[in-house]
Amino acid sequence: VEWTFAHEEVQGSVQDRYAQKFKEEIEKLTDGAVKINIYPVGQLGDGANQVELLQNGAIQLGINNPGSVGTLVPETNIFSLHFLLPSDMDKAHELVNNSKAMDMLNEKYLKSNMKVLGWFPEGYQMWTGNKKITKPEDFKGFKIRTMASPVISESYKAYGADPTPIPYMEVYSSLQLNMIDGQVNPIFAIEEMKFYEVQDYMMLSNQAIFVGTFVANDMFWDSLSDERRAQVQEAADTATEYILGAQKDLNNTRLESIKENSDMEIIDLTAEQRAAFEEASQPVREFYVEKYGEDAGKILDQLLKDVEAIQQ
Ligand code: 6CS
Repeated sequence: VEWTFAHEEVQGSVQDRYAQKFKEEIEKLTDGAVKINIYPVGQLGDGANQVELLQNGAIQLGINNPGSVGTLVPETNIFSLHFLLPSDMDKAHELVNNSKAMDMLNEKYLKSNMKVLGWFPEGYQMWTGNKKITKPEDFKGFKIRTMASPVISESYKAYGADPTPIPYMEVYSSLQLNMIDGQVNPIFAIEEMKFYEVQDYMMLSNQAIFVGTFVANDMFWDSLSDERRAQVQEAADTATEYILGAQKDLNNTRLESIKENSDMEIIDLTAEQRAAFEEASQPVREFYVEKYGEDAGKILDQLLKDVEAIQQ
């Protein structure tokens, strides 16, 4: 059998490497009885189109992220809150796999026809801009491109910015034409999308971690034999474990490559500067709970508890 696996990024990205690893593993575990066809962003539309195809079963497997699923699974907007996950990447990786909050969240995905097979941090989110951003006031009137999720918008409004949703593949040209002042993404993406060519500054802001979600269509999942399901989960677990080191390497080497190949200035925010953003971001947690209700509140409480436990 052949299964279609779509993701939201270009070839060589973190999601692509995850998909390639999964393909390698599942084809090995099933002795070639299963073949995986991988479609990077653009070939089956963008992130939002791809999620629709997955929900209605037109494709079997996909990687999406809370930014593109936030209007369908409101509770997943939790990952768009700033200064929430531990700043230690290994701990963040462990949390998104093992926190009890994730069991609750995975149930919400299932209600939207997505069986979650794995969660993985892809890297720290960084701001790039045509001006320096070192304090919330610098965001005043700043048009920042974000994914189209309510909590992401609210987070940038809390800093005084003007968040503007634009599809991923149109960000480069929008920056080039000065239709927006900046954008936010992990370093590996800023490199492969060449945003450094059309931005003057990159702030190592670390306000959030970009999280990817590997999902299967639920009906497809239910149709598999127990043996096949175990193999799929095993291959997913292998890919999830592999991607932690792979994404760290990719983000590191691409930071070096940006330093070598561009004159974009890189600004590391100080602890004080970061603290001012952290403070300004706090009311968005209330927004999240008020907007999405009781279960969202429970998921947030549980995650905060587990964050605290893992920090000790
Ligand atoms: O900013 C975006 O829209 C995209 N960024 C990444 C790193 N992955 C997929 C997402 O659609």
